[in-house]
Amino acid sequence: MRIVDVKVRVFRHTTRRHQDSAGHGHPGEPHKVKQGMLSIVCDDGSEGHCFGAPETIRPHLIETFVKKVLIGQDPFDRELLWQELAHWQRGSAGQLTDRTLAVVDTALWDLAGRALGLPVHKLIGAYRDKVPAYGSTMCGDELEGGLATPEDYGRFAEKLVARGYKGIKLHTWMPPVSWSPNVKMDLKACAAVREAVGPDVALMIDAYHWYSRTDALELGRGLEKLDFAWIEEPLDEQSTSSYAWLAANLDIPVLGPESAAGKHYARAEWIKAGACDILRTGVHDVGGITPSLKSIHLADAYGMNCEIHGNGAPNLVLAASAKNIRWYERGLLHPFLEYDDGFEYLNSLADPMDADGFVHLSDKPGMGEDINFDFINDNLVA
Ligand code: LLH
Ligand code: MG
Repeated sequence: MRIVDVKVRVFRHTTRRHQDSAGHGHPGEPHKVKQGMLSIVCDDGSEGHCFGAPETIRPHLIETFVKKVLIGQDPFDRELLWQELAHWQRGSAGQLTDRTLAVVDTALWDLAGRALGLPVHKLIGAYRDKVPAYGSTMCGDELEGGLATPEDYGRFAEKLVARGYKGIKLHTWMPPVSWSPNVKMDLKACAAVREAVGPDVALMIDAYHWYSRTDALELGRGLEKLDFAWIEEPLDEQSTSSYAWLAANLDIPVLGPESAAGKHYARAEWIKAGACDILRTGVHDVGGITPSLKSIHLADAYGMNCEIHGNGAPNLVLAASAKNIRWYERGLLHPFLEYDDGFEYLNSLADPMDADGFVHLSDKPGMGEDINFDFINDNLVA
């Protein structure tokens, strides 16, 4: 089997999610946004697909780098193809990013699963078929009745527990919220949520990502009193030393890195530096399923858990793939949005959750997404 084409479709769909001036998602009126889908096509008609932001799979990148590496190759040589793309990154002068690698690598896994008639978590070698989800809130806002006050977080947490979630992660207030960031308000929101849900629900925080060391320490010490399960990205992740300092000074587990560059190589350095207690990876953060698996197994070798960043089928597949992963991140959630409504371009939810808070893996071949090709083809951007 040989790869004969790499195609990109860009289409419009309707969403109620809007991005603020710093890139954080919030609810709003329905509007149209663009989405991309990359498809890898083989000479026997096999195809694999992955969704991605249109800019990460724009024609220049596909023609200049991706096709040069993929066309004529065996799609089952994922490691070779990933290494070739990763080496092209240097010569691309920064144009070819880990985001593009992630979409290509995930489409190759999807293709392999579809060609073999296997869900990708079974192809990897699954550890589980259902994963407990934590409800991951949107960042705080200034919307009345939204996520504007600690009490709003408390009320929303009660609803999430009633829906079945056994864990909740707060994204608290970040600029452009007028008065943020503010450690004391973060702690008030966390206290309100603990008060609302009681001692048995796992709670985590992902606060402002650029606190100073002393602010992050104050936040962490407050969270220890509230029995939080981890503190995530309170500092700029480019400073591994700052995370090592924080982890040495706190009892609460420090989780990371999520957004730091460097794929699994950077994660090895974080472990060596003692900069985290729980490792982090995500399909779109490190360049795909292939380097995420390396990160997860690296953590396993050091007796550490590795939690997966972000929702969607590829991250769910990862969450089912190893013992040292505790959760699937389901969200981002907000009182004004119904997450279970899903997306127009999928015929069914990629991450259906039962009343006990477990998200079930699909038994469909490939990544498990039930793609609505008719919707995509009817809504193509010229
Ligand atoms: O800052 C944000 O908007 C969130 O932190 C977002 O990036 C979210 O995806 C995340 O970090 N989840 O863990
Ligand atoms: Mg995060």
